[in-house]
Amino acid sequence: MTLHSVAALPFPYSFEPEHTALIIIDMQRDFVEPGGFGASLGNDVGRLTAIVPTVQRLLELCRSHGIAVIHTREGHRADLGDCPPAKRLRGAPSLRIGDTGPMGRVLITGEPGNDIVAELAPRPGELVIDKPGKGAFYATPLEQVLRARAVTHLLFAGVTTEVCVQTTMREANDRGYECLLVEDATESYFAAFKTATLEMVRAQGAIVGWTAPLAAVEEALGPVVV
Ligand code: TIU
Repeated sequence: MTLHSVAALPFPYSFEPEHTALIIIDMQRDFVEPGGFGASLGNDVGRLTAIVPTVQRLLELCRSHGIAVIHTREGHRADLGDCPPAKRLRGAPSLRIGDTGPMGRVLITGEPGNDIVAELAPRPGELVIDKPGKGAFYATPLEQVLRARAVTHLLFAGVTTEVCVQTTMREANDRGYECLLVEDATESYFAAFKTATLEMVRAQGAIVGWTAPLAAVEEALGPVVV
């Protein structure tokens, strides 16, 4: 067992790779590419596309150090049986969940838009959690899987910072996990919301968890092992 220490805020974050998982939240075409759910809500997806190379570096680093990798996808059943009307009917999006757009039916499991972007495609053996909500613990087996693998520490990346990433971090924090959000491997459609989320996560002595740039995680783990 090797304990690694990351130069994080508000103070150093220590973890053992054997008891740590990387959770990559919702790096799906539906959020990152034009024509998907994120764009249908009126968002400019360019800010999210820009982090794909950084998330890829983090993914390769974790894979090479034997850290378990878990991918999540937000999506609903084709019959919308797990999509509350409150979620589908809210606001006036250009396409609603279940409508057909350029990448298939919006936010429906199995449709092209629901796929994780090619650069971050899961490898065999990596867990993929399909989730109907913003948080990855709600209505999924995530907690059971983490307990079975004796995971105590979670590294977070993905989109969007203040919606699915923050919700999942808060769910994890309440379940006793030590959580680190990798600052440049997460993004929001709104720059100010990302900044605020990073600040509120680490405020009050890491009330939700820690934050650190990818470079600090790379420094803690050492180079990618090939
Ligand atoms: N709209 C938005 O910012 N996010 C979502 O709807 N889902 C996720 O964050 N994955």
